[in-house]
Amino acid sequence: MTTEIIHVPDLGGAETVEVIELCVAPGDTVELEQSLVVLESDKATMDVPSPKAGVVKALIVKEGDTVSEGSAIVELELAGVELEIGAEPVVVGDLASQPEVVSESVEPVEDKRAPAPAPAPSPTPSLATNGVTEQMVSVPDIGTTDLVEVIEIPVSVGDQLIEGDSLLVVEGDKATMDIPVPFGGELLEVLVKEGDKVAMGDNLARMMTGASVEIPMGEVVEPTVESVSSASGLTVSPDSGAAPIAISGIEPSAEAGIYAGPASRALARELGVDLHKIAGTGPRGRILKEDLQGYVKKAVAAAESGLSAVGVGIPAVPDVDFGKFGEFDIVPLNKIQKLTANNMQRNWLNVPHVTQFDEADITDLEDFRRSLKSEAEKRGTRLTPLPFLLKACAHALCANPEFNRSITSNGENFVQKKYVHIGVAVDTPRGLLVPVIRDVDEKGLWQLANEINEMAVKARDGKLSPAEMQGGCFTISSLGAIGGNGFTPIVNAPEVGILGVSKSQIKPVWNGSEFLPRMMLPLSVSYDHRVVNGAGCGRFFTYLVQELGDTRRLAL
Ligand code: CAO
Repeated sequence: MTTEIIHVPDLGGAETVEVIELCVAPGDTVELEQSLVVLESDKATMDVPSPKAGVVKALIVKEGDTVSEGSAIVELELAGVELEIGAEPVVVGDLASQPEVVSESVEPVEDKRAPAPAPAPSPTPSLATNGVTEQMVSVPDIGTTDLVEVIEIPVSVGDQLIEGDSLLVVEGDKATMDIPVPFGGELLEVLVKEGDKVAMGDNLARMMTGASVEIPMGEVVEPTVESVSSASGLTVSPDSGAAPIAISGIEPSAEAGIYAGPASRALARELGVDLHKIAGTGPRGRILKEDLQGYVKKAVAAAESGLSAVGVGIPAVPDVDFGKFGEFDIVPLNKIQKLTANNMQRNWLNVPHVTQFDEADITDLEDFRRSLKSEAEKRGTRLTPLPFLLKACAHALCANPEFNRSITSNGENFVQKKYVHIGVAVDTPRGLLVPVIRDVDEKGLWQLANEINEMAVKARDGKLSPAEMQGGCFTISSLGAIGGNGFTPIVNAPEVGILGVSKSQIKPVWNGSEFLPRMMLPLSVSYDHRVVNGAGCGRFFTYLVQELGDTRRLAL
């Protein structure tokens, strides 16, 4: 039984049309000239009559699809026609000159309605023994006599190819063209290499064909015509011969802006990958098969690690060959660095962040802190601004409970916490750790100072238990001892707020009648805008700044 793909005929100037009616269904017997589908452009509707009688095997389009000349629409089973393959030279027609319905068949039948103007000797038989034929594959009529460049050879010698498999991709001035093999068989030799310029009729490869094609799994596949998907309207397979040519425009309508050859497009369809998400690494940003493979590998790795690097519609950052630019070493991430990278990316992608900035006047706080220095030494502890910040944050969280919430993953509920545990980011040689100080609202400055020091030592010695890093309601990230005058910390979800502390410095501050030197502490608060509004953060922040500006309030 022979199958034949029926294509959209010459549309008389219309580039794309919509399928508005399907006149047949799979299993229907159709007569010659019986309507298969009805197409509509912005100016007219037209029936597509069947060029052959037969039984509808499959509908390749559905109502509402946009198609263009050459798009496959129906797969037809022709009763009473026996399969013959690859014995004769095949003449490939020029799509541009096809006046009628275009169809493709495994049979080298002559399409009487499609005068084949272009002499494209593909394939040319050269050797035949025991039903096995060695044949040459050459460049078919590609609609231009200009030289085109071979830009991709996705096959290797020894490959078992099935009719329609991409042999190579060529690129002209305006389009990339996939040159598929016109029959199944073993690839004996590729006669060109990437970068070569070829023209219609040039030999490309030698293949060994037989009555059937053995594919690696040991399964024998009869080389019947494969439906050439044209769902995107990009891939057209002209002519009744066995050498379909897939032509892909550089800026096709359905996937505007994507620069990829038909082979990559076919692979993308097979893998269900949206080409918009791929960063092409080929010439002029062309998407190669390797780009798709890399993308899928990353997606699988990300899924396995729980990291949604490519699951959120964000194009992956392409790998770079750094060796091109100079010497480099590969330094594997340790466990903490990997965990931090995953958490940061997860939080950055999941939480809609907003950051507000303010300054606290800590002149009095610093005077008070310094006055306690010798007492701190006697107690065997250090009193930095951090315990004051912890205490002030605890007060601000109690006064502004919306900052002490989490949002449930289904977005249905807030979790309002009645405890005040605050994490402190600690920089260690092995990476960033965030121990959590419990019940900060219930503790005094000395106790907080002790606990921070203990936690920081434990963090740097790698002795923190997982439990000591869990349960935080809010986080403080202090770079004050290092420097900087502001940064935008990343919310440590499921917490909804984080305070960034920068380096304090004396600044002239206008008090209404004069400038006074004041010790100003630059602060930033990042928050999850699903849970906290800008006004809410403004209130929280103002409260916090007031607390820090008047240490007496911290005792309240
Ligand atoms: N402005 C000016 N000076 C500051 C300051 C600020 N905002 N904060 C602290 N200092 C001073 C301290 O007072 C101390 O000086 P004195 O001994 O004279 O008082 C000195 O800087 C060193 O402080 P410290 O860093 O040892 O202690 P700390 O309590 O301020 O911080 C800790 C402790 C664990 C938070 C800190 O060591 C740390 O690891 N910070 C890095 C956090 C981080 O990496 N955050 C980024 C996370 S996102 O990548």
